[in-house]
Amino acid sequence: MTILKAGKHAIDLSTPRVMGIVNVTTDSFYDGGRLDRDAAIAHARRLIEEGAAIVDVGGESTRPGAEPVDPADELARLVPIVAALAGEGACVSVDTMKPAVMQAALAAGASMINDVRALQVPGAMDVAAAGGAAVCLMHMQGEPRTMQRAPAYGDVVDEVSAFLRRRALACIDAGIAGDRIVVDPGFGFGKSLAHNLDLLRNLGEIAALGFPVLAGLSRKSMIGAITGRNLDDRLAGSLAVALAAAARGARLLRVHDVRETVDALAAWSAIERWPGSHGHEWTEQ
Ligand code: 7PJ
Repeated sequence: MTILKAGKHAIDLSTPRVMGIVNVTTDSFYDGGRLDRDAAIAHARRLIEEGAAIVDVGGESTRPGAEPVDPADELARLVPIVAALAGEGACVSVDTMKPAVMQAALAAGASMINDVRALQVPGAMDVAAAGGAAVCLMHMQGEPRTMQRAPAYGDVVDEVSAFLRRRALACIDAGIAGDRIVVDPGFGFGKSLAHNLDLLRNLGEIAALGFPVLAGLSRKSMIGAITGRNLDDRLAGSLAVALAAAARGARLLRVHDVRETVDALAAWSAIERWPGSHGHEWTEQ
């Protein structure tokens, strides 16, 4: 049994679970423009109802070419939303690389820090270690503004895996318990289509590190490259890669389309090994 500890939550990852994306940004690549506090809270509530085990709230877009957001603005955007959702008992993750934002979010009740820089910004590791939160360590090559210009690796799987192992060990050294650590190869973050596919094909090697693997593939440009579809038309492709990732050991899928992904995982899980993916029994018809 794989249990992820996140603040006061214990999330059963024996079957793959879903992390729902809540963007509170002007310029996220898919569903940005939801700066309104009440709309963001309502959206998060809906994702939880649809079966998200965690909601991941982000106030700064990290899509290729995105401009940075001032920490004070990011904090002001996120804190009331985190406080409202955590107050209702939700497991809230905050998608940020900034220690000041992490600290404020943890104080407001966040249970997880999702950091695309894997806690490498000075101060981030200490803030995360003090809060009792879970951490998601993601691999990125380069900087969001320029990372897709010319991504290059010797062996992408070995390099990403070695990086995640190093960062997970650094967390353990800093006092973060192993059962609070999640690793993520960072699809699309300084990776060509071939790199993304190589990582997905060999996700088992990342899972072999011994930490739950999170895969963020939802509606990303690799789905567009494969299917030729625009953002609004990438649901089917996203479900296919989510299942492929689950089949190779991913335990958390970070997605926009929670209801559809939960159903797809439930159907796949039933065949694979498990009676349903989020706790309800199924009966013979
Ligand atoms: C990811 C993320 C991802 C983790 C974003 C998007 C772009 N965090 N934040 N993994 N992607 N851990 O929403 O597709 O893949 S921002």
